[in-house]
Amino acid sequence: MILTGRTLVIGSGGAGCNTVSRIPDASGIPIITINTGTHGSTISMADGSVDGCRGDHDLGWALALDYRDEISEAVAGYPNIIVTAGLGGGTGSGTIPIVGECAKESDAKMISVVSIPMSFEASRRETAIRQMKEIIRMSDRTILFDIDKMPSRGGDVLPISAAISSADEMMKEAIVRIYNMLDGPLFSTLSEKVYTIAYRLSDDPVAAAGQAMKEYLFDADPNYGKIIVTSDSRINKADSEEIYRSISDRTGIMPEVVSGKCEGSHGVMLFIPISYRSLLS
Ligand SMILES: Nc1nc2c(ncn2[C@@H]2O[C@H](COP(=O)(O)OP(=O)(O)OP(=O)(O)O)[C@@H](O)[C@H]2O)c(=O)[nH]1
Ligand SMILES: [Mg+2]
Repeated sequence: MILTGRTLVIGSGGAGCNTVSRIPDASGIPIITINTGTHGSTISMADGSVDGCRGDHDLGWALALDYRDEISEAVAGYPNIIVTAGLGGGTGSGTIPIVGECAKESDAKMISVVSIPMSFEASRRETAIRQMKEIIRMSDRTILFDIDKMPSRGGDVLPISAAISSADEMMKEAIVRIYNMLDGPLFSTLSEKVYTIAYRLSDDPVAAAGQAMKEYLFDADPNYGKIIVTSDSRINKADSEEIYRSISDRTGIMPEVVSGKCEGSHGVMLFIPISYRSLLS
């Protein structure tokens, strides 16, 4: 299979594969999947002999090392790699460091979009936080999504399955937006190293940005850099100024508003720069 484009999206492990499966074929985004066992992935590590790494990060890493040639061949020729996984497991978090090495060898930039497990998965969450540090270090940009901080809807705590599918949806949205922004000056727009995301869909972009802001998942701090507001549809000048004003009044942070091109309802995603140390407290 020959994939064309400047950016390759890689979904690794169960969570990563589920996230990328939400990207429509019609988007034309080149996608490959990596998993352990027989899952119909582009790269099936240890095909047929084991089913998953059962949370063993070292095993995921060792398998990815065995499949390094396949991974290296898949990333070759792409100047940008977006890799997504749920941290805390074996396959997804184990493969990212090898994807990172392969990306570096081909002078590609790597953007990692990863989730941190919920606190009921206590030992996985601890593992994930350790893995996260390595991933931040080796990635050009990291988008962290803490499933534990998934906002509740209407005051109710979200059921676990709903929190996970919302996490998939948000990570998919982040990937598509980053993919589209890579056509422009992504690295100077997302100028910080680590971001989290908040997302709202509404006919009114000002309302969507306001709601997403209220639900932002980590503390925003002016010291960490500016908040980027992206919309998949066009935002007019008056709305853009209103969004700018409401976010800067609320947070003291001057946002940058990146308008989409098409008409229609507004899915507004905020990229909020964070100190990942806030996760440790
Ligand atoms: N976004 C998302 N996260 C998930 C999903 N399933 C599990 N998770 C989260 O992702 C973490 C890693 O789980 P998996 O993706 O299943 O792990 P894996 O990378 O396949 O690793 P192994 O199964 O151990 O080989 C879990 O601890 C959950 O927090 C999913 O379908 N979507
Ligand atoms: Mg798995």
